Amino acid sequence: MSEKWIYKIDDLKMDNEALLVNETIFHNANGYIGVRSNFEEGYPEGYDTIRGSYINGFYDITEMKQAEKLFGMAEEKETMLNVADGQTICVYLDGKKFSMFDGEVLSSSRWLDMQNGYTARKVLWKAPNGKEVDIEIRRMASFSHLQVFVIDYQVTPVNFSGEVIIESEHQGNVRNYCNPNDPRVAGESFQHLIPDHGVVENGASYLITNTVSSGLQVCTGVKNTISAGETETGEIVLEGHHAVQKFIIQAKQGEAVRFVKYMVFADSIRYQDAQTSAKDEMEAVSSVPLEQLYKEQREYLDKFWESSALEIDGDDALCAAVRYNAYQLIQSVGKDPYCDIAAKGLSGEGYEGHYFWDTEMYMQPFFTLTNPEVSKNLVEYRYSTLDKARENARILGHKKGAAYPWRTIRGRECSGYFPSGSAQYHISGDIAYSTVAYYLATGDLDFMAEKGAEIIFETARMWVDLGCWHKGTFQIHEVTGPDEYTCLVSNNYYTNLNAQYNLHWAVRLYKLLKEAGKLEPVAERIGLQESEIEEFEKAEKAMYLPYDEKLGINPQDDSFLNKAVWDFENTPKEDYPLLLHYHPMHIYRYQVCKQADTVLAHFIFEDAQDMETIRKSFAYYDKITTHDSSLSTCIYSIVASKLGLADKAYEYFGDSAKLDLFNTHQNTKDGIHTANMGGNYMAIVYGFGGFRLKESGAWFAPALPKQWDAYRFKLIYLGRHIQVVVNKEGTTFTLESGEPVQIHVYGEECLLENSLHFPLK
Ligand code: IFM
Repeated sequence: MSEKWIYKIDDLKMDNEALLVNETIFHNANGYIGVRSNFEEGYPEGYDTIRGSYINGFYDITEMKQAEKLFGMAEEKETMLNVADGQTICVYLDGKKFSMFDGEVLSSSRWLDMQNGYTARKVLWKAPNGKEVDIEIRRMASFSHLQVFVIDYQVTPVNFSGEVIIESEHQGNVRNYCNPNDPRVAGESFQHLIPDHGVVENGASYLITNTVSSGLQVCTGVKNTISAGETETGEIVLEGHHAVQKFIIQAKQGEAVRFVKYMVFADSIRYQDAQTSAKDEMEAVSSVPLEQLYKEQREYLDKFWESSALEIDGDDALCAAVRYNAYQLIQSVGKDPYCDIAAKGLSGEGYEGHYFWDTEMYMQPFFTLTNPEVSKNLVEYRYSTLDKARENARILGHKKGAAYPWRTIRGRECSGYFPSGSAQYHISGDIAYSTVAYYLATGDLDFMAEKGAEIIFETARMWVDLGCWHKGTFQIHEVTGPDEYTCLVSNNYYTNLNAQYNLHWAVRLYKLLKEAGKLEPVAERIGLQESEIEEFEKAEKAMYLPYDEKLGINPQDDSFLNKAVWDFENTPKEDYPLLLHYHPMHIYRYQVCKQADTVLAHFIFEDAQDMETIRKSFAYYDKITTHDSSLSTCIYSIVASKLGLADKAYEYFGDSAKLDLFNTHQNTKDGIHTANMGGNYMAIVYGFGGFRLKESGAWFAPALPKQWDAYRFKLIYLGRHIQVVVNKEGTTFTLESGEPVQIHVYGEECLLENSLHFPLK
């Protein structure tokens, strides 16, 4: 790690594990496309590599084998596709191919520049015949031209003048990665894309492929350009679904040969004619100087960092890690309503490109507070799949409402294992929760009338249908909460609160929209009756929330505390994560949590309990949580902050900040952990900053970790741009733009006009 905008590694390790992890860490994405950071020249035989380029939301449908055909079980799933490989560029000196595994690597480094938006690799290489070249490769997924990926490849002869050959390939015959032994990636390899045809036009190759089952098409285009004195440019040779072009250059000692490879992607979900779109985009980008694309990239990121600045003084390495996490969020988030944020972003094939609750509860808060338009788009995406959620609810046996699928791309349920999949009903409440959060942060009632409220009414209907009345309380049975080591239970505390909040907001929005004269269209569209609102209110008020008098804590569910506690003392270190070493049913029989569940409820729905209960609950669950899920430590950090457990909060925060950069979960090769990255942002803003967004307004209770000199963040609240600086003297809130606004600081309501200062508490 070096300066604050750069994440850099020197003296690259060539062991297979490090290579795979770096393919992920240095991937390039822009929310539409993602390209793993594979070596252009490839790897020697026997090396495992995940060579992939992906389009957010572009999928095929594949069979999900269910050994026992129980009614309603998903028998098909959507899977994100590796669409084509345009990364290959090979450099030859006297017939000898440049390779990091051959000749001598005199120096090497890789870095990500988060201000300028590109990754780079620099190598000083000595060929076996003694010729030396300096190679610097920059790669960028453009934020201003979402369809475009560029490789800017420069070769400089160091100690000779003479022939350098460059060969560039465009490969359409690609497959997805698979690992039959890991439930977190696809189990089998399957050819999802069938070559349709290829064309060469205006110095570019275009490969058009069709998916096997989803009826979609993708066109990728590649155009190579070179700036060097004397060059013999070969024709593009297109054979089958593979194109290659060769350049013979008479290079001069000390003079860089600059080879620029443009790759464009167009899919038939977004573009009526994928081929025409790819060609148009190729013409548009390759006809302007590359410097223009770099400039636009910088402008985009300047704006992004301006609104989402997150800085820490006193720990540069941690500051860079936190910035890295925020950068991955903007790389991963979909920028149109056809997609969302996959659990691995666009960096790898883990979880097959599926979208989970990770978006709403871990990543969307970052966008809601710093980039509300992006947050709105995420709600739009869920709205676009609302019909599918209605269908899913019927499959699950609900007469009314919508139940969002646990994991999906276009809206169908893609979870094959329902106990820790479809049974996680809380995802519907999570989507309602983040829709409300968007409203609370923006006050955008029009959008709620148009789309948001429909999500909230339909999910509320589902809760009423799912729950049942027992001795005057409203209860929810046979669901799984966030903790995937405890499945199919009654009255999961988090789920019940989350349903209650959903019901509360259905009632609230009904009234708000009615008062504003905006209710009719949505009520008519879904046939919403006043009597249903009464039902929502009744269920909300009577929601059963488990509480254990003896321990003074909220049990995770009705039976949780009756189980034996997992034998942590005799569980060897190598048995973690437990899910890879123990049968699920064995795990389910014990008190052991994979991730924050009740503790998450104490953060999200903190007003449901007093501090004493939260303190006891935290202490209890802290001892029995393995954090085998990457969605856990960030939440423990936030609740530890709330409880004033500064050291614990900092320790958990550190674990979350470094998760991918240090590969602490051992599976970063399959992609980044985007939810953890969003959670890491929350651990600062909601944890140390004590921020909460509630119906009653914006609340802050900042603390300064003793390891830091200061930290700063910005947020947009009801259209106001607010900067928060916390240092040893206290906290300063500055209204950077917009009308004065009420905020709450340490429980006190105050008007932020210009700036406000509070000593630390
Ligand atoms: O959504 C999560 C879940 O909470 C834990 N298992 C992994 C999923 C995807 O990140």
